[in-house]
Amino acid sequence: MGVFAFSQKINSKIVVNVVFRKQFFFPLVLVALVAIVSCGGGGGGGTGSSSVSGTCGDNATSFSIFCISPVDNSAFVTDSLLQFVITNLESHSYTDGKYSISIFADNLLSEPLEEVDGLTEDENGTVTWAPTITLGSDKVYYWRFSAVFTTSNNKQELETGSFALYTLGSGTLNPIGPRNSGHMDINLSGAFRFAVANLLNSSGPTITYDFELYRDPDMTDLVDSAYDVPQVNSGIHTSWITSAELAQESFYYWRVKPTFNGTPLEWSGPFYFQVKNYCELSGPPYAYYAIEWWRVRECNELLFTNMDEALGRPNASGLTNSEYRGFLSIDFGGELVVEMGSTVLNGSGNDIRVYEYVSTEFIEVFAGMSETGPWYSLGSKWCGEYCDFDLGAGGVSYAKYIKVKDLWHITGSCHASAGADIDAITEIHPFSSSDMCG
Ligand SMILES: [Ca+2]
Ligand SMILES: [Ca+2]
Repeated sequence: MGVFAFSQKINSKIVVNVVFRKQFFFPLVLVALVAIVSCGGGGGGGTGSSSVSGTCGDNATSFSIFCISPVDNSAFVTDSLLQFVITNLESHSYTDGKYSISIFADNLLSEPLEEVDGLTEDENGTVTWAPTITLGSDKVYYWRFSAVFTTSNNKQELETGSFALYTLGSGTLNPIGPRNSGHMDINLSGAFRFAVANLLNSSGPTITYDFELYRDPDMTDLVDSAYDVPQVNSGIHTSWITSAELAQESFYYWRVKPTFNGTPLEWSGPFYFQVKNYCELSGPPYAYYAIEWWRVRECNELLFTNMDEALGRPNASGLTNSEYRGFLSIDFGGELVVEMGSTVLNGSGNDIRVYEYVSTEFIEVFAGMSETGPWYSLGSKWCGEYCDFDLGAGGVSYAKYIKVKDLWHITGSCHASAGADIDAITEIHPFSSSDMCG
């Protein structure tokens, strides 16, 4: 992360409290500090606060103060080295500042997770500190610093407001649809949809995505692209639809690059897929790939959180929390999306069977031709051991993706098996090679 200038956008968040003697005005007192309440002549000190304005680096001026890294509202990849760097552009020529840096888990700034005192500037006026704590990913932390500058007859103290630091598990994006090595349905022609898991599920920072679609793995033959696609914060992925025509049976390659609060991260990918006619895709008659599991709330009591337990043939077992095996509890209001091994065709009567365990739960089931919809509701049911759904109820002739949504109130108690407990999702009519979409 680079050196940072206090830009105007960020200035308003930073408050510096200064205690000083009147004669200390030059050169440390800052032109941009306004509304300072100073002490009386020769008095023992005073306080004041204001926004700091200024810049640093090549544009440093007489009222520049500090450059910081990481900058406010930036992202940090948690498996890389975290280091705080503060550069004082003014005082190092004549004073010996003592700095403290604190990290907090919330913006109340009450109890620091870690802090350090007594840091001093090097010959360039730079203070560097690497904390020892490990920051969790997909969170936001806050940090600030304070400093005391002392000369023979002057003392100045300052303390900044907090700077937000977002943590990412990695900057690498997970392709939701088409999944890497997956397929795209030729029947979606004119509306091929690409989706990646959100880099960070927070509406705080501004996150956008660049998409590029190529015909070749070397990514020289561009088919279509979209830039600065805003993150969709109402779910856990962000998608883009191309109107480009894709050729049946052909392979394609795509990549995505996120930009976090104006800072571009690395490209992820390339991911590849093959265009297929989903009406002709056969495979095992059950869910065989878990696409995504979306939850309304954080329910930390959930014990059965392995999405893959909803795949394959039904196998759930056990009678108590310690014995339970073989299912996923999706929590109240939660949604699970799976890819079926075989395309499910609309036969006579019901076509999809959802196996549910533990207790009877209220669910709605949807059919889709892509991992991210559009979704066609097949209706809602109280589901005990299993419950069946008809593709015809959704007006669709086939489906490759199934979404199960828990319909119980999201205020339901958070517990070990909250929400529908999905053991398996199977097709009722076996796919035969002579079958085609109606
Ligand atoms: Ca049917
Ligand atoms: Ca299972």
